[in-house]
Amino acid sequence: MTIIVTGGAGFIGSNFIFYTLKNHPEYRVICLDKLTYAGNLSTLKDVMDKPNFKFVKADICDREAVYDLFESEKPDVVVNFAAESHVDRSIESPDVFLRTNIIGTSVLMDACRKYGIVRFHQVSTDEVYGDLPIDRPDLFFTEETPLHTSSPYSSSKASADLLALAYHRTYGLPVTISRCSNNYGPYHFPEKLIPLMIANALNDKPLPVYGKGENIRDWLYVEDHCKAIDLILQKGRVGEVYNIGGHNEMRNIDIVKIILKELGKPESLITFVTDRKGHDLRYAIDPTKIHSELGWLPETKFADGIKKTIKWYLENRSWWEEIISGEYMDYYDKMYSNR
Ligand code: NAD
Ligand code: TDX
Repeated sequence: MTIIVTGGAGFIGSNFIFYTLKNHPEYRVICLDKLTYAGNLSTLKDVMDKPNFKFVKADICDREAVYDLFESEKPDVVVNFAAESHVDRSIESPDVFLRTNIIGTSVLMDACRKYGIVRFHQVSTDEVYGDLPIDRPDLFFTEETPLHTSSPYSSSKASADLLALAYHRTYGLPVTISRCSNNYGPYHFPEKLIPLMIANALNDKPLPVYGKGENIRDWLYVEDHCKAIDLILQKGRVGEVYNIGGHNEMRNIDIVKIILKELGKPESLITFVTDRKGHDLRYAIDPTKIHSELGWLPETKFADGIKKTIKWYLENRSWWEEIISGEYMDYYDKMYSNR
């Protein structure tokens, strides 16, 4: 079994590579990644020398490079994590989101059609459903919830989902799609809420909370997401969408307070800043389908997962300090200095 993991030098893709190499040592894993600002080769250093692992630097939009790789490696399965993934960046510059998230996905699926594969799995997001009201805790996203996107990021992900379903129906491509809630854990890029707040708290910098911090996200430990995708690859039905989430809804402000408490830092570091444009209020996944069809259940409770995550950031300072010392600082100043 040869599996191509695109975007494997990023947060979830790298965790998926570690999970797969550990749980399926008989697989050959090929990571295809462009190494954008979000991709980091040092993340993969522990697996680089494994005989059944290979890293290939390429852009998923580069048809020639993608076709060459398929021709030489003859993959059985492709799992597409490669994407521009940060909502705030998509609000500043949508173009690259449309290019990578939509065109890139179609190039990969064209390669799958041309060379033949057993499965193409598209890693999507709960953000394609838009948001839910904060005062209706009885409402959840199911796989039947209409797509109703808010940001250029989520619109690009929804477009890719529709294309994947179209390739299934039109060409019979064996596609599956998963739509997961917010992940957290090791190797999460420090532009995102949890790692950004950990890094700022450790550096005694202000913690920028958008609006009043009342927006709700449904947090899942990254390894539980990886396990769910693995199950979908083994037992999922082609042409189907599976929601992934563990009923762990939390307000942003409460997450930030937990991080400060865990690090022994004062709440006076919290700074309320101008809200995100079009800010989704609440995400909440109904995971009934993946639970009843595939038997998936999350294993890591938030109380344990956040402790593990904070410990990882404390023990791996060089990983994130290197990131926030480079071009990331220009981004940070642009996004937060006059907010
Ligand atoms: P990330 O930004 O940490 O990593 C993205 C990776 O894709 C990077 O390694 C980057 O170099 C690579 N990449 C970007 N453009 C590329 C291109 N054109 N060609 C090849 N490689 C390219 O993202 P993440 O948080 O790990 O998210 C991975 C996937 O999971 C994305 O598709 C995202 O939409 C989805 N997702 C993320 C979350 C979350 O909470 N982070 C939740 C649900 C779904
Ligand atoms: O500085 C911040 N302050 C703040 O209050 C940042 C970066 C975020 N926030 C808020 C915005 C959101 O309500 O925290 C919440 C989480 O923000 P992000 O970490 O940017 O994640 P989100 O916008 O929810 O999107 C994430 O989950 C779904 C991923 O980045 C997406 O790739 C995934 O599809």
